[in-house]
Amino acid sequence: MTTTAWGGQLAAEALVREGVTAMFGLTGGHLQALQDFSYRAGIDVYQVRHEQAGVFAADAYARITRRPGVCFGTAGPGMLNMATGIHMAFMARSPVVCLLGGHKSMEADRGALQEADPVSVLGSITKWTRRCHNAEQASFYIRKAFRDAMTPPYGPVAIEFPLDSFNWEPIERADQVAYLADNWRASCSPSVLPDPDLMAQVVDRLACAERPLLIVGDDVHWDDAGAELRDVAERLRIPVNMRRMSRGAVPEHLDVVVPSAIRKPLIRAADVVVLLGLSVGYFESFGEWRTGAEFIQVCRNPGDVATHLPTSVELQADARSFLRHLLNRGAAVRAGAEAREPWLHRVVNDRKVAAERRAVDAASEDATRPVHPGLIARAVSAQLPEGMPVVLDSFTASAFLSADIELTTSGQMIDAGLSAAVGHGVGMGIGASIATGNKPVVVLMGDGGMGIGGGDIETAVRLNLPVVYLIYNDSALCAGLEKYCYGEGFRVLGPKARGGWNLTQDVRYDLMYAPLGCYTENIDQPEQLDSVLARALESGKTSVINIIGARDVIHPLYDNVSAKEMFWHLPADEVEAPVRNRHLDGYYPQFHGGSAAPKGH
Ligand SMILES: Cc1ncc(C[n+]2csc(CCOP(=O)(O)OP(=O)(O)O)c2C)c(N)n1
Ligand SMILES: [Mg+2]
Repeated sequence: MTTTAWGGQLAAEALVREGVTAMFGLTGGHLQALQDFSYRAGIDVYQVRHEQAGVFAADAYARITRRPGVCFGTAGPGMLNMATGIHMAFMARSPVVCLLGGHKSMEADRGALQEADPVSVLGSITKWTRRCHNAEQASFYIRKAFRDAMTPPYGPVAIEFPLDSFNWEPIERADQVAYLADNWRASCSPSVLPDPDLMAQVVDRLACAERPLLIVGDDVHWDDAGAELRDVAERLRIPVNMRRMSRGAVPEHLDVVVPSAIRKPLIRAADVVVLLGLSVGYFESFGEWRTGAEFIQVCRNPGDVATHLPTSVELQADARSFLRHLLNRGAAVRAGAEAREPWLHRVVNDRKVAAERRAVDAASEDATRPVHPGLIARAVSAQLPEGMPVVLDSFTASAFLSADIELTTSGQMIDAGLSAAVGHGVGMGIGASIATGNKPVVVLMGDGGMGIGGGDIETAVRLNLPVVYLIYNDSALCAGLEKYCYGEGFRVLGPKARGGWNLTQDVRYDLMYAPLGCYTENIDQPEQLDSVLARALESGKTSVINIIGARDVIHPLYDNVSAKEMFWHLPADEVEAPVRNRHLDGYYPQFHGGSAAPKGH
């Protein structure tokens, strides 16, 4: 090895030392050195068609491998195209390392090419963003990025490398600062063992709980604590509700699992609720559960403690250590199991009632033409090979699939999380497939998401990835809203509505992608869904299955309070019946304490 090296070379070598074998992005001159040396260092550099797909791929890769995913983009427009993906990783707390090209330092503020300031653009959606001016700092920043991305709460970090100053000329390797190459490696996210006294208090509380409920979040996935969680649930007889990435840590068909459909009444009825590794937010109704239960909160990151909940024990621990300690001291908790049997029976019964309710809806979905998203959800749930990753994109159809699917491993279901963007599915499917060794992945897309991210199906084809893209094609950005609120042709919006946010009717995405070499089908009848996954998987190819969807289905979100602000500005006598009835029922104002104006305004 020569004593000198280019900045891009040192950065690529540092990536290799961090164990990086794959990175996703779109080329550009400002990032040429780092990109070229990454190829030469033996990293699989995957070129995508839109930088956001590179970030989505790195995010999915991180969620599956539990290691930072790496993405890259050039200066200015490249970095800006990455922003939506970076935001998703930030909201989902996914450890993603973003490598950015940068305009020349010497040209700053003089009309430089592709000049932009990632530090301010990405400042609020990364843990940190830095400009690395000197080759001497390359290895230091790369190592710091990997450590900090994996320091709880996990999340994306970004480093910009200015074209000139960073890669001006080779430097002496010995001149690198704050960096030791190989002789010391600290582990990211080391175990955090629970305090024994606090642990004893947890055991005491659980031992006498008659209606305990364990609600677990992402830490269970990141800490790979599925086996321990299942042991706790089954051996200590404590029902468990799994949120977000932890879903599937305990196989969801088991009786001890509390699915979302029955979660709220059980929280209300519980006497002790243990929150483990959960960040409480929008998806948890901000913890406003109206329960008399006492809470125990356990998390790796003390900042995740929900301070507004009545909490008897607050404990810092990683998920796996906590569960192991609970099992080791579980004799007392197990001793109380008999008193908890009626509670467990209730869980089983509530699951049964929810399934019966679902069967009633299913019957009407079966009768719907073209294809109802609930039917797609049931078909995918029934046909998905065990443990295969599934990515959710279509806004409307994903709600049905998320509710219906029974997962068997944590991290198996990958979605937009709190970012709630659409268009991520194509890139995430690519990252998920590569993370599993080019294995098959199923992605549920909407036609809207295809418009945003569909260009990267070419990437999946070019990389020969057996990703199955199922497109719920309702010819609209949420077709159901037309009938639910606006009326035929979006009448309420007046003559300029021009079809509102309907798209070209029944676009044949299958025909669009067939010339690339995809396996394709066009489905407009429910029975054509039979064995569709088997056929697509059998092809071994990137598949595009165009499913002509029913156009009057609304996302279940509109049935709950979250819809309260969306339509109440429209006059009650002009909107369609579902929304009109809500106006007339006083549905909207009642969520603002009976007044027409939101509180605090
Ligand atoms: C990037 C982004 N832009 C806009 C939105 C707002 N939005 C929410 S749902 C939706 C419609 C998406 O259409 P499609 O992907 O076809 O989903 P579906 O019609 O199946 O609900 C839009 C535009 C969003 N979530 N993300
Ligand atoms: Mg759509």
